[in-house]
Amino acid sequence: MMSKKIRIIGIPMDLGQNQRGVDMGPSAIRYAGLAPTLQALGHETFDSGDITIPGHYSLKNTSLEERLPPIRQACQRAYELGKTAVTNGEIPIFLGGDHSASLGTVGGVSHDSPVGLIWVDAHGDFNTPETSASGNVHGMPLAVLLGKGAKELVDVGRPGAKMTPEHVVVIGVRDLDEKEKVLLKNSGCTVFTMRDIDEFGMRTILQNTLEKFKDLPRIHLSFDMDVIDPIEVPGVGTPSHGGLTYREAQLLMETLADTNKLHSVDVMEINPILDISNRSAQMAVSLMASLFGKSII
Ligand code: Z70
Ligand code: MN
Ligand code: MN
Ligand code: MN
Repeated sequence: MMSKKIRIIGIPMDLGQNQRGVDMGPSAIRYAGLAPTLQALGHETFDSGDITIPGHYSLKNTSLEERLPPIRQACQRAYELGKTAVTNGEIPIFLGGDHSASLGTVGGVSHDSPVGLIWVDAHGDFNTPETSASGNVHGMPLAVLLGKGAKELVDVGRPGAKMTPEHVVVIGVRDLDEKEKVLLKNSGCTVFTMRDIDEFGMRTILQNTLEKFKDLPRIHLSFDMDVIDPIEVPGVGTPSHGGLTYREAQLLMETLADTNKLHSVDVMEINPILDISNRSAQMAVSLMASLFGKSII
């Protein structure tokens, strides 16, 4: 495996939802040994520290309207750091924080070239302010990337949609709101639900995904840790039963590592307050090891 320059960027975003603690995700993943693990695989790591989230301690449980400007500002910063990293030939690992930040990260890493986006999540994150029952922006970032929703979020980084639906594959979804289901179904994105994974297996789903992206030179993985079953990953804000096993998630990482197309990655939604002895963050580090070339033998 070729040595890579890996840029670690913490995004302690917690304004996209109402529970406390997801802002501690970046620290938890660092303390679980992310950088030394990647270095032991022969990579160079650079840590940019954490993005500042404006209003982080004061804006909880306020209206969507009040939270949009600070979320926009943090996503704009994530966009710029992602853009800089890929321009410098680095592979950014964005550490969340809630998933709303990915509306910035994905835009930034695709600033000069289309990317294949693999969105791995128990949820669709396809709500708009009109369809959302919760008003939580972490339930909206994929729709935003496709140009739907609040204009101030859609226009982060550069105006308009950052992704076309042919370049988006969603894997692991099992928990959709009723109106969100209609939007996602009609979006043109390829969606592999948990039922699909049970029927066809992770291997086949990944083969289909890679076939779909065969003409794209780069892949961005946006990995919401809540896709894994809460029995194995308890430290997430919105646990959803019937999720991926640790083994299925590892196979996903190993398969992506083999393509050598992985260009950037988000590791999102770890909430240490809800975790057991940092187990979920350790799981995240173990998955990143596989994504960056660790093999069993
Ligand atoms: C629900 C909503 C969500 C992540 C939960 C949940 C969304 N559909 N996203 N956890 N990452 O509030 O819109
Ligand atoms: Mn998500
Ligand atoms: Mn989720
Ligand atoms: Mn294309």
